[in-house]
Amino acid sequence: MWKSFDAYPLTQENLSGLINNTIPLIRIPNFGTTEEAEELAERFLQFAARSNSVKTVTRLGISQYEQGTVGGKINYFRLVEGAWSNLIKVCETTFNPTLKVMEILREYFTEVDILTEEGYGRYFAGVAKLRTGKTPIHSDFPLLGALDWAIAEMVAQLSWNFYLRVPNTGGELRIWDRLWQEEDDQLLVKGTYYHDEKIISNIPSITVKPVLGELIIFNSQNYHTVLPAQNRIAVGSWISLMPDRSLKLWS
Ligand SMILES: O=C(O)CCC(=O)C(=O)O
Ligand SMILES: [Fe+2]
Repeated sequence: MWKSFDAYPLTQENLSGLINNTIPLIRIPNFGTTEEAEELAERFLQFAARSNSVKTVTRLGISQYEQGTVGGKINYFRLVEGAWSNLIKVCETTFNPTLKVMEILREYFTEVDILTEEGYGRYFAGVAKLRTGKTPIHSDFPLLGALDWAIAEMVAQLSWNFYLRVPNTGGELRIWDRLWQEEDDQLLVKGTYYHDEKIISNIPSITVKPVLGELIIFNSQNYHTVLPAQNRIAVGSWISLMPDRSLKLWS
């Protein structure tokens, strides 16, 4: 349970607060400049258009859920290196947000790295998403859907997002003070990763409007959504706390 419904700055104590779920989120203003965010958004879009993948949520990069849980482990790892080289190309005129997040976290944790899977190699980390419309209520803590993946060992999962385009209306991030528990999956909408809205009825929440160029970190095991928006762009990945207290990034 959160001790207050406020946003917190990045400190050692507040990172522990996210992991222990005593605070709702950390905001880091000016993680990138407005110019850098705009440039990255522009390059992501050029790339997404080239890959001909513009739909409700356009992704640049791969995710363990879509290409892995749905598509299969071999499929996911086959696509990892290509996804990294696309991300590096998109970032070459600005900076690589995944690497910058890792640099920042190294001030607080001795081991911060990209997650690897035995026998397969490293994961990808840093999916850019162009959102238009509604995002269903969900929790990102995929233990049950990933029992034979390295992520199944994690003890907590955080999410970071760097905001590259924020529409004037809508696009707020809303997080409920309720961590996913195994029995919640009775309310999972069949064949999807999201839950019936009943899961958060009477649960208090925090709503924040992301600011261009900022980084937000939250505990993604809490139910959350993005309020309807047109052309909202963010890039992010997961940060898993592993049993040896290392942090491992993956998408
Ligand atoms: O873009 C955001 O603000 C959050 C998106 C989301 O669902 C997540 O990071 O897990
Ligand atoms: Fe999410």
